[in-house]
This record gives sequence, C-alpha cells and structure tokens, in this order.
Amino acid sequence: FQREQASKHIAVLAFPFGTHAAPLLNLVLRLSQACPDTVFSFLSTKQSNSSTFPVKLDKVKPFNVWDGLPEGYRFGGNPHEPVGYFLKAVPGNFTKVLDKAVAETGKRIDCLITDAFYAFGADVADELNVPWVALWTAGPRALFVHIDTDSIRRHVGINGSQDKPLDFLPDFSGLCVADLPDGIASGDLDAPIPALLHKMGQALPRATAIAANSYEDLDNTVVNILKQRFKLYLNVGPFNLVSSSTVDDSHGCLEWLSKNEPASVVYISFGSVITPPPHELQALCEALEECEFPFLWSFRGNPEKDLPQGFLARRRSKGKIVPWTPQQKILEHPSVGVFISHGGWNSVLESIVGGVPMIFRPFFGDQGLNTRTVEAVWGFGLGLEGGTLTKEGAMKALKLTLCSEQGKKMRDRIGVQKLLAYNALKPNGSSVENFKTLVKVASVRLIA
Ligand code: U2F
Repeated sequence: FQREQASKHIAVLAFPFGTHAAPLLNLVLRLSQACPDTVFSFLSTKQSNSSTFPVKLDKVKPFNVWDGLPEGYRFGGNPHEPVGYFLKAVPGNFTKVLDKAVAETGKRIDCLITDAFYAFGADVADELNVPWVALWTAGPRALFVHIDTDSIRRHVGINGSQDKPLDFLPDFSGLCVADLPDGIASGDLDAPIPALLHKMGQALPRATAIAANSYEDLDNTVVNILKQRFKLYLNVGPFNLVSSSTVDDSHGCLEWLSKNEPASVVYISFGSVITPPPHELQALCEALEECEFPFLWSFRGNPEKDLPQGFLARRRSKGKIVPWTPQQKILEHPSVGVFISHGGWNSVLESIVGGVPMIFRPFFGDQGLNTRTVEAVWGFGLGLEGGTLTKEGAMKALKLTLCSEQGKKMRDRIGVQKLLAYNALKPNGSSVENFKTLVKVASVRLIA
C-alpha cells in the first residue's frame, strides 16, 4: 500500500450481501488502472472482504466494518436476517472506519463511491464536500421502478390487484404489478429492504453520477428516462466483459462440457444464496430424468441429502452437480443450450454474453422483474407457468428452449444482444466512453 507516493484517496462503501461487492470491486479496479496515483479504501464486512479480495492489491486496501450481528449470532437459514442486522449498523459502522482510512492513508477523502443502496451516501459526501458516485448493480428497469415508487403506488394502489398492468410505464407492456419487486406496491413496505430501496430512490438524484452494470442498447427507453432523472447516469458494463479474474475450474466443468454436443446442455444455478424448496428440487430432477437432457448444476446445499434418492446415481452419465462453477466461462461454452436461473442481474448479463437463452425461477428483489422483462420485452427467455418449478412446467420450458423453432428465435435474439454488449466495450463504444466520463467525475475534486 503505497501511502507516500499516492496523492489521492477515494473511499468505497460496499453492500456485503449477494453479488454486490464483487462488481463494485471490479469497477474500482478499472478506476484504479485509469487513475494510477489514487488509493482506494474499500469498506465492507470482514466476511465480504475475505471472499471478494482474491489477492493483496497495491492501491486498493480493504477495511473491515462491523456486520451488526449480535454476539453469538448463528445463521438460521433466512438470508434476509443478517441483512436486517447490518442495516441497523449503517451508516455508523462505515463512518467510524472512514476516519480510520483517512488516518491510515494520511489522505483526506476526495471522492465517495458507494453501492447505490446507500441513500446515506448523499449526506456523507455532502459532509466531506466530495462527489458521490453510486454503483447500481442490477438492471436499469429495476432502478427505474425504485425511483418511481411513489408514482407507481399512486397508479396501482398498495396491496391491490396483482394483475394490474404496468402499461402506464414506458416499455412495460406485458408486465403487471406481480412482476414488481416486493415492497413497491405490495408486501410489507416497511420491511428493512423495501424501506432501504425507497429511501435510495429518493436520494439517488442527489448523486454526482450513477454508474450501472449494463450497456446503452439494453433497455434503451428506460435508460433514456434514467438519464433525464439523474445528474449523470452512466452504463459502464457489462462488467463480466471487463473482469480479469482467473478461472477456477477445480471441478472440471469445462472439460465435462466439451464432451457434449453443441447447445445441448442445461446449465442450472440459482445464484449465490438460493436453494429452491424441496418439492421444486424434486420436480426439476424428475423433469431432467424424463427429458434426458444433459445438465450441469451449480448446487447450493448437499445434493446427496437434498435431491431425491437415487437421482445422483441414475443421472451420473448424463449430469454433473458441483458446489460452484466458473459460471461466466460455462455460459460462453458452445455446449450450453439453456440456463435455468433465479434471474439475478449478473446471471442475465452473463447469459447475454454467452448467447444462451434462459428459463427463470425468480425468488426475490429484481428477479421477477428481470424474468418478465426478458420474457415479454426482450424475448430471449421464459418464465415458468405459475412462477415455480413443476415437473410438467420445467419439461415444457426445456423442450421449448432446446428443441423448438421458438427456442431458436430466442437464441437469435440473445445473439443480437451479445453483439451489442461486445460493441459497448469496444474502443469508443458507449460503455468505454461512459467510463471515461466517470473517471472525470471521480477526479473532479482532485483536479480543482
Ligand atoms: C443478487 O444476486 P445473486 O448473487 O443471487 O445472483 P447474480 O446476480 O446472478 O450473481 C451470481 C454471481 O455468482 C456467480 C455468477 C454471478 O456473477 O457468475 N456464480 C459463479 O461464478 N458460479 C456459480 O456456481 C454460481 C454463481 C440478488 F439476489 C439479485 O437479485 C440481483 O440482481 C444481484 C445484483 O444486484 O444481486
């Protein structure tokens, strides 16, 4: 950590759950390359920092903040619980460590970069008198519904009909209230995460810039509205095309894929935190057995215990189940024909870059919105009948995506998005130009 030589200091506040800290670090590494005389203090919880930082970095130093958990806390299986405790500890846990970062680097803070979830970033940046850059790690459309929450509530009411169409929103035809993230027009609006997102929607217009993990040509209408709503809205992704992380294929997934026919394998992953309930796992296993498509499954949990008896032994020649895969590389492998996903935004972008159509089983947050947007607006994936995994529903979706003319069309459509995503990151591409603007924003106080 080159304290003496570095002359500028950017503080970064990460959200330590789901796949949030990793894309933020990705952005920071790009900024660090563009601003070699800047040091970055990256604040997250100990657990998040130890899994996000692959190696010790010269100019980016991790600082641990308190996770808010009571003494002796034991995780009981509900992923929202530790988030709730953490949110009670912010922003105090961060501001305390910001002082430490200033003391250790010997540099005042010149710019604040936070996960967009942190509305308090606006006040902290004002107090420091520095620019506030917020990173939105999900899709443009999810951001839009969070900044327009009050107006959506006025239109559709609260906890009213789930079938109400959202066609009063731009490019939302085919979507309805049920597709919105929980806490916008239904559910417990005062629960910690809906409250956080509502505050976020109100604070983000104060940000000097919002950076987002997307590209201009995806969801163009919505992107143009976001540009009017914010001081500066900059798509600088997809991040998976600029990530330099090494590929860990310790379970031999890529080699296994190579033994399969092109576009034949079903890849299954429900992201970093979710395991579907037992009856849905059972239904998916039955569908895979009956259809006999080869599959690769990134499984959270214990497959011996959680999957139907005998399934592993019976499917050994056709399927591979592992605890973790190099997902980006998997989706770029020509053997993968379809991706069964929870609809996390990183997974959607990785499927676009791989050119692989998707089948969705969404669980929370933006996942339902991503599902219906891909299905009804972009046309390169499918939701399941009834929204959950049943044997019949899964079989139908698999056959449709892998063996029908409609599936071929989905593959063509996602292929077009793939090209657009690559174009955005070519020299002079929109994400590259947006990134240059972001570098200027982050350096503004530094130049002054
Ligand atoms: C939260 O997302 P998740 O972490 O649940 O899901 P994704 O956004 O799809 O990200 C999962 C990442 O984990 C990687 C995969 C993605 O980059 O490549 N991965 C892997 O490398 N190997 C594996 O075996 C399995 C996964 C939230 F739940 C979502 O709703 C949000 O959209 C998202 C972004 O804000 O954060």
